[in-house]
Amino acid sequence: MTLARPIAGFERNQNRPPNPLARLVALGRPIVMGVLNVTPDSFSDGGQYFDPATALEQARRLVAEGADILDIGAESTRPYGGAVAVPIEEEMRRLAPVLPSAVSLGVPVSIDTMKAGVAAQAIDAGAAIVNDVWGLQRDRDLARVVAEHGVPVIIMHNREAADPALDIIAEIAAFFARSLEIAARAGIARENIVLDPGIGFGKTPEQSLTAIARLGELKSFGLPLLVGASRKRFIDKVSPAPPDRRLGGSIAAHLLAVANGAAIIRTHDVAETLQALRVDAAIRGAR
Ligand code: HH2
Repeated sequence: MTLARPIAGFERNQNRPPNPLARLVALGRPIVMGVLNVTPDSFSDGGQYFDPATALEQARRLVAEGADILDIGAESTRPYGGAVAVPIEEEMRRLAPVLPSAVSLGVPVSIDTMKAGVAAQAIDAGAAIVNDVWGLQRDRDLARVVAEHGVPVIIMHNREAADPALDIIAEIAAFFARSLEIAARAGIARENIVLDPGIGFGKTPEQSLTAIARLGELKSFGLPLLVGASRKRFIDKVSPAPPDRRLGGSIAAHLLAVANGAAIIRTHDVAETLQALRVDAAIRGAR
């Protein structure tokens, strides 16, 4: 479903580069995606960047700190429940004053949405990547929009409720297989797909730890892997701290994710994450 008329600022942007994700991943170093939540209720920074001027300031800061990609979301996915569903019009209203300017900052923008209508308009406004926390399995129109626009898509694992009895890697792999079939049927090119185990989504804290520990098993799909452990609750279970005090745990998780095969890291804290990744790579190189 798309809105009949694009709202101001969402006219078609012709300057979208071809598959920016593949170009970045080909650099052979971990790629850092900076998170910008234009929401009142995100789990770690809800309300902090709801004001458009503050959101743009944060977008500029993330890019200046070295973000390779900006991931902009206007609806909290609330990995731990309690998200307020946002109608498409409200999601667009939140994006309108931010997205067109963010697109001009010089790094590819990914749109974190589960709605085909939002994705279509965001792509027209210059968003270069679609990030779907339901892996093309929630809004069945999203695969078509991604295929028609020829943009890369991040397929994230998710489930309504955690089941501690599951072998979480087998569950994630089965979910990916379903998503990849939906993608293939819609005509999405395989080189346009990134897979993400969805840390914190429909998982117990132990299963989030397992997803990072056994990430390497998901390399069998032959697709780039993205991990977003930033500030998530499993960190609190290991070492209690509120979301804004989980940087150390986030970095530890992301370094291990990279060691286990992650090509892209999604983080709220770009400067600190990049520093950790660079030191990690330098130490490995100094052997
Ligand atoms: N996590 C969040 C949101 N989107 N997308 C991908 N691909 N992977 C993730 O791990 C992921 C994601 C949750 O974090 P955040 O955006 O900070 O919170 P909220 O959804 O509450 O806005």
